Amino acid sequence: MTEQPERHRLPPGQQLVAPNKWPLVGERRPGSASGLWQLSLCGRVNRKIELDLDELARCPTTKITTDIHCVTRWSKYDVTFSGVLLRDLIDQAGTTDDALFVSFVACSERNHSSSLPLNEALALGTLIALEVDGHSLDPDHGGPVRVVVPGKYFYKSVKWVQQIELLQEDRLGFWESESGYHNGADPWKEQRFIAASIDKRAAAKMIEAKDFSNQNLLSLDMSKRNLVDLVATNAQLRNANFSQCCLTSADFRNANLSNAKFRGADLQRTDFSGADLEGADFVMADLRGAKLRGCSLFGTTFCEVVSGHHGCSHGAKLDAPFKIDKSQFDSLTPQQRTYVSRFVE
Ligand SMILES: Nc1nc2c(c(=O)[nH]1)N[C@H]1C(S)=C(S)[C@@H](COP(=O)(O)O)O[C@H]1N2
Ligand SMILES: [Mo]
Repeated sequence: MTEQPERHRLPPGQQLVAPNKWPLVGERRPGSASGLWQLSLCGRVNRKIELDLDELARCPTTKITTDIHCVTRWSKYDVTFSGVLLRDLIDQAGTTDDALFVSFVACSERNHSSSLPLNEALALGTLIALEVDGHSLDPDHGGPVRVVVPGKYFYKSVKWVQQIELLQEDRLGFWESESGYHNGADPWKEQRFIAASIDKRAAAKMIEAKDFSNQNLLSLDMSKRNLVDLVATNAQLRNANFSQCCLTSADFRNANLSNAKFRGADLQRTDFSGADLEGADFVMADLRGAKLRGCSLFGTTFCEVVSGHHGCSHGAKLDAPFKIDKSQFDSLTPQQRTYVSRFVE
């Protein structure tokens, strides 16, 4: 039986991970909590609430089944979380009239946070989750307590949430303020990143020097440029557009290229060793002789998946042996893995 293409279920630009896979993204472990876990609901509330884990677990629980969509282009269907609805917690505390936003703050090294308009968070059925698929959340996936905001890119779902603060004005979260992630985070509108961080003249200077190393440049648009021998080691180039660029022998070692577009680019002998290539797009690129060892490859695209069929098209040009570690295959989606593995050994 052929599967029905789920056109109305998978948001644009996303691919499904293998059913048994759940990639880890962002911080990997909680900060060292001093003493017992406490969740506090504070800010523009009538009554501040502090709950330990037992008290939280004794609140009325709700079970939701939702689809996860990560901004780095992988999705996972039907994950069942259970926990306490944000709405139920807020009903216990009561809000003041000027409570318009909610900020979730993690117990983590960088006090990670994310925020939403309060009415939106409530309307989406935001859950303070304790369990996934019937067991407690693993610490790397946000246990003991994480937020789950159905219908938003997963970066709104803060792991190890410790504080829920209601605010009069919005306070941008970590990814939204540090990395240019879009505050809207609507996967159906592809609200992934905000616009470029530098102007055209500054960009022109860097292009002339062919040196982007150590720079932090969000959403840089370099399409169709000749950037042979570019040096971009350790550069932060999230969401950059290098479509149809000539980048032969460029050096992107340890660069952050998550969601970068390399469609149709000439990447012969380009060195991506140790780079973050999550969500990067290599459709129709020429990757012969390129090095991809030690790269992170969740949601990376090497060929277009033809919907409703099992084939793919417009695959990147690869040669054997493709310089990539076997262990990295695990993070690719099944179709991408099938395509790439033909070129390994
Ligand atoms: N505390 C904390 N929460 C976080 C992040 C993070 O770095 N720190 N990353 C976010 C991002 S970008 C995603 S996609 C999801 C990933 O959750 P997972 O690792 O359980 O898949 O967590 C979100 N919540
Ligand atoms: Mo993410």
